Amino acid sequence: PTLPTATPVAAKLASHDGAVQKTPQVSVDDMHGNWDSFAFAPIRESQVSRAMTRRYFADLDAHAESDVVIVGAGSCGLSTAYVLASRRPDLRIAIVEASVSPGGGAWLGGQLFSAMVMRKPADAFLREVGVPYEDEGAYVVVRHAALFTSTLLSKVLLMPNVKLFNATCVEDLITRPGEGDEGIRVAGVVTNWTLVSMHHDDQSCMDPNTINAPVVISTTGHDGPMGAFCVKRLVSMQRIEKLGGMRGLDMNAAEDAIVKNTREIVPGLIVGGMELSEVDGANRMGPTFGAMALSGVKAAEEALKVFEL
Ligand code: AHZ
Repeated sequence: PTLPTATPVAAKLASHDGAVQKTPQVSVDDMHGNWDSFAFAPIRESQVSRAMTRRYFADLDAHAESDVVIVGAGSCGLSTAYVLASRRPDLRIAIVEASVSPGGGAWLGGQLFSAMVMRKPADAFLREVGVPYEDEGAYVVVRHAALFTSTLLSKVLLMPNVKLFNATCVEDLITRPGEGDEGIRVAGVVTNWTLVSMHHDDQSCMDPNTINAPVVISTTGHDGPMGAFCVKRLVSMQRIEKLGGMRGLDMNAAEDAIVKNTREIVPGLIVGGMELSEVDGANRMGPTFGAMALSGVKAAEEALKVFEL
């Protein structure tokens, strides 16, 4: 298709823009020994701009009405997305991640060590996603946490019903009056570029954007500059009185509690992963990740109930 150009001069400059160039497909091995004649297929810079922006704005347009918004793409958020999107390819799922790099705290196993430990039965999730591990009896070890995160992330990103908006943060919740004594119902999220959100104090008002969705799943991790975002907002809007505050480390108590208590906290808002420890005053588990994966499985199951009604 011929791309629209601004003026006749621009049209002339863009003369090779129009046609879809048919280039022969080569293999990497075909390049061997042919570097003197090497050249990339020609491109005009505007083609690159349009290739990116056209898709991004189409995604923004489509996902302005989503079925599910997942806030945070750490180990819990990505596990949630994997289960939800694979079980229900008909659902439109937006993941909003504040950081440029999705994955949260799951690129290392603990401190600066590579291996990632998951207690059984979280090995079931690794088998489903296709992450190899060493079986140590009661627990399994993935040889590098980045192998878990990159494999899970790539599977999620390949799903056509999921869009990851990274470098974008949720800076508020959309609410509606609930039914009966529900109080409020969460009906979507308010978003902004993270870099903009970080500068509300030193710039004039920079209004946000919105995504409507009947189900929001918040997995923003434990308290920190960005963490536990949605539950902290529930306190400031007086929807819950106060946070329990994450307690000290107890792997056994923490992992069971996080999975079991993954639930809808207020109508329309499911909370999973370490954000939940802030609500319930649950222990932290430190460097073991089974509860993050299985809290994701449970969060997805809670969301699916809404769409099965
Ligand atoms: O960038 C955050 C991270 O990637 C993102 N996030 C936080 N606030 C956000 C906001 N909008 C959008 N307002 C936001 N994104 O949420 C992600 C949270 O990932 P995480 O790895 O921190 O949380 P998790 O609950 O998936 O995993 C927790 C991992 C931990 S912490 C811990 C301990 O200290 O005991 N143990 C484990 C296993």
